Amino acid sequence: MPFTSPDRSPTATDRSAFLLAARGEPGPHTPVWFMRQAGRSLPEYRAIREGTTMLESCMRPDLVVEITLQPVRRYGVDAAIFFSDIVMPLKAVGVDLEIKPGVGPVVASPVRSADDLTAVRPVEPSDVPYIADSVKQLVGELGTTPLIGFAGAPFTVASYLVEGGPSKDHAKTKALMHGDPKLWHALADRLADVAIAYLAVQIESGASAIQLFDSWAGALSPRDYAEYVQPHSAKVFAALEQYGVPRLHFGVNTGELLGLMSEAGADVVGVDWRVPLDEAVRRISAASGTPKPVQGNLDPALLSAGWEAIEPEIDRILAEGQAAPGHIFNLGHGVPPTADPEVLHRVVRAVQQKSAR
Ligand code: 1CP
Repeated sequence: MPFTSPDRSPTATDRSAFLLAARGEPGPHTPVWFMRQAGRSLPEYRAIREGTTMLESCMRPDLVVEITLQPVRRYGVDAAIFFSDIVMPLKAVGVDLEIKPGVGPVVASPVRSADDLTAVRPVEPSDVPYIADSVKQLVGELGTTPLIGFAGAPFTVASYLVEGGPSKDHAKTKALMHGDPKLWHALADRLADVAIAYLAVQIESGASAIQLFDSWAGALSPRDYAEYVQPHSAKVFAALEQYGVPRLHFGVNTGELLGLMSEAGADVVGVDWRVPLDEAVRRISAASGTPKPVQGNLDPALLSAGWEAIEPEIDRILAEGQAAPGHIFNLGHGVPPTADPEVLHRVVRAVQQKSAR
């Protein structure tokens, strides 16, 4: 239900540091959470995942709830992110895929022709009862800590479907895009519908915000992004506007795309470590005519560089984040599996203390 809805007064969760910053309103401190905060860097995650595949873990509410809560308990982060994966909605509609340990999503029959599209249809709530169950339980357990729901954006999910697995250059995806634009747009349009339906289930079950991950969009030129990707991501954001929850958008290496990704309809634009936040705000303002809240952008590699290297970076990022109407501190990409949980905890405390108002 929208925050601005006349029939509902703001809750304590609405007044949390995360949701205030996401709406560009002043709050008690700069909120902080980490992409991939749940996962292999946590010993309690490795222990609970022992003997259970990634796919199965994502379909068991007991595990989803516990794994989502682990980093919240350990670090006191300002938001939880739903434990799942961007390929889970595809799995839910019957696409034959696996999540291979140490590799990532692997698709048995990559999309090559229009016939292959029939497998890709929007999720119905009845396909994913475990998502609604997990979100509802989590919202109950999280108290005033907001839960971020998420989905993969059409381009990034298409990349796994077309390549058949992780890819560095996304060459087959680009070949399809340019070689058969009709098939590309049909695929991306279906994936937009998949993301809309999957995010709607999470929001209707109580998620306070959503993040659309277009992790690999930075592989594209601005021209290709504008023609082949932006309309499909824009469809996702437009469809979710009715819910009134903040919509975050993120990709790696998207310095040249920040304006276009903002224009797609994001309320908060995620920034990796390559562009300083104040410069990111300028690029977003230039494209959208107005500055927007930003999220980021500590280089994950620095987590192993020692506190003397990390602390000045935190100071710099907090200072540059002042250029935005709201700043959510995060890494520039996900937590590496080798990250030391003690260091992450120290980053959380430092961000919250240094920015306390
Ligand atoms: O066995 C394991 O532990 C598998 C590792 C793993 C985990 C922990 C995968 C496989 N996915 C996840 C969970 C996950 N995936 C989360 C929730 C955890 C959290 O953030 O705390 C989220 C938000 C994702 C989203 C995701 N999956 C993205 C977008 C975010 C990003 O990191 O850019 C992408 C690109 C994926 C695909 C994927 N799934 C898994 C891996 C290793 C990958 C990347 C593969 C590649 O390099 O292409």
